[in-house]
Amino acid sequence: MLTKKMESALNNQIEMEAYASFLYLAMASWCEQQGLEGTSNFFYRQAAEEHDHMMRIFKYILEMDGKAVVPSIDKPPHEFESVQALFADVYTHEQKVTGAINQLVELSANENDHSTHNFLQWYVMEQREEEALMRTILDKLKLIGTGPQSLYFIDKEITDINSQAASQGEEA
Ligand code: OFO
Repeated sequence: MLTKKMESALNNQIEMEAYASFLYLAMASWCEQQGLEGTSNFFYRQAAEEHDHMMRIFKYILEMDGKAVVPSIDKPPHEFESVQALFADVYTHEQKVTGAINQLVELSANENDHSTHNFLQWYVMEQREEEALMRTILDKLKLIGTGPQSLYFIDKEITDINSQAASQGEEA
């Protein structure tokens, strides 16, 4: 059984995960228009992952006899200055999500809700991995720079990172 406070906070997180899914879908669309096929595939996969994160919370609330609410979602941006700016936005967004997860963990401890506290540990780990992944990508983008063929190399690099992440996902 969830307290009303916990139920409402988890529903807010559903909205945040759904927004992340739409944001990454918008990024996939932009990348595909720029001819960055590997990078767009990376974002299609990220969008699907965020949808899964949303659904895990949705199902959990129902399992705990609570009410899971389907959120309305703000329209994400569809224009990005550059692929570098786009990944900087992703990193900032993931840090924001990590902050929200930490607050949920804190709330579950304050509410003495061990089940939700335990459920949220998966998200703590996931955020740590996602932040590390985005930092790795940002470091690679810095190394590649902005020379004439940089977009080609960036797309190639992200294609490799995406297949690694996809195979790790299959193993998990
Ligand atoms: Fe939902 O994992 Fe990031 O945002």
